[in-house]
Amino acid sequence: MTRFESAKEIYASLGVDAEKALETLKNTVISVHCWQGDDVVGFDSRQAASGGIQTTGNYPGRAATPEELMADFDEVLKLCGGKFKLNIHASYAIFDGEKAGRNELEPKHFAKWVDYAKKRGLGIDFNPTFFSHPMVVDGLTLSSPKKEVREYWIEHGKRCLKIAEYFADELGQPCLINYWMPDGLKDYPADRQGPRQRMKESLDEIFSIPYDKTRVIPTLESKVFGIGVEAYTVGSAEFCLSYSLKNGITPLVDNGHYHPTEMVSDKISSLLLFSDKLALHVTRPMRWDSDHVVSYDDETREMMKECVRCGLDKVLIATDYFDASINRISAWVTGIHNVQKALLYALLEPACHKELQDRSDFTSLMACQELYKIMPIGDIWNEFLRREGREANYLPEIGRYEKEVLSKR
Ligand code: RNT
Ligand code: ZN
Repeated sequence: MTRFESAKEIYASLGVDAEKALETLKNTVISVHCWQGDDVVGFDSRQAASGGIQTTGNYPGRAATPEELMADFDEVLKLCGGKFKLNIHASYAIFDGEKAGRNELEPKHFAKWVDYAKKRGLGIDFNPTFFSHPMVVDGLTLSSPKKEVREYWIEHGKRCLKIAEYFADELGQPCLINYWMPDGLKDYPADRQGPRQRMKESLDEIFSIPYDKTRVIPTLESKVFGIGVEAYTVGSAEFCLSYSLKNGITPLVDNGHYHPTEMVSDKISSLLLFSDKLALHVTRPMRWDSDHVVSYDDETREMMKECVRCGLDKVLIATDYFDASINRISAWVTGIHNVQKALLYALLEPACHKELQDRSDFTSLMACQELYKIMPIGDIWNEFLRREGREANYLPEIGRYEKEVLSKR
């Protein structure tokens, strides 16, 4: 008997179907962010990320061109099993010759990404980029008191909706488009509602243009604070959630965007009682929104449990982290594997846990939950990778790629 067969029997004795879990894991789409490969720099302004976010570290091998980033993404796909989408930002537009401003972007500036995705059978998710740009004036975009600044970004937001539609058309898969604006103030505001009022009106204007609502899924991401804008964030949790629910937009929760003792795992069930869908940015906040590589930790597992319990068809799972202090490909792959491992862990949860809760048998519930933590999930995970033709230990391949490709950049 193989280790997998033995583990499968152990799970079966608790009423858990490991084969079914593997099948669900294989078919659950994870939207993988492109920005781990180049420290969120992009190809238009090529500045280090600003707007309250920061990548730290200077490990060699950062992807500096579209070709390098695409090659690195291929390397990630080679080391990960399952189904993926590619998640890119507007700042990753690829210009052939003449550059276009963010308020001039067109589908043609993303044609190379479409070619890339088509060849690999991937869908694309998209993000307008409201940061790392000179038109972010005094830290504000859609909420700026300056009309020309708001207009610039409103146009960007509208153009991105059209580009999202183009991705959906070309690739035959819906395109999630996430709006996150860094707008905020460093110190105590004299007016909190004014910027929020302007942000609301700007968003209304963006979403007033016609777009195919069955194939383009706009989401709105809130935040608690960013670096340099500690006192006030325009797109706070209340602002973004209220706006989303009132306007038929999907809320997006990033688990780095809340106070440290607030848990996203506890938010999923509430949000899904009031919104048909929920989008997630899975990250690992270390004391702040540090965007560490996702770990196979308690909160990631708890979030995935809630996704499974509430229905995987209702959640859109994406990764969002960036670490430049270690090999970037390894960072990427480790984070993706950990999201999937946590998902597998959730899929292997015995149904009796819920029954014990409903019977108020909290003694047995606690004992069973602790036993479940040390069940042989590793053998099921290794079987998943084996069936997908992937290595459980990806380090030798990471080492080869570093030596042959990254170190030569
Ligand atoms: C920033 C948000 C946002 C970005 C990406 C690059 O705090 O999490 O999602 O990380 O859009
Ligand atoms: Zn995010």
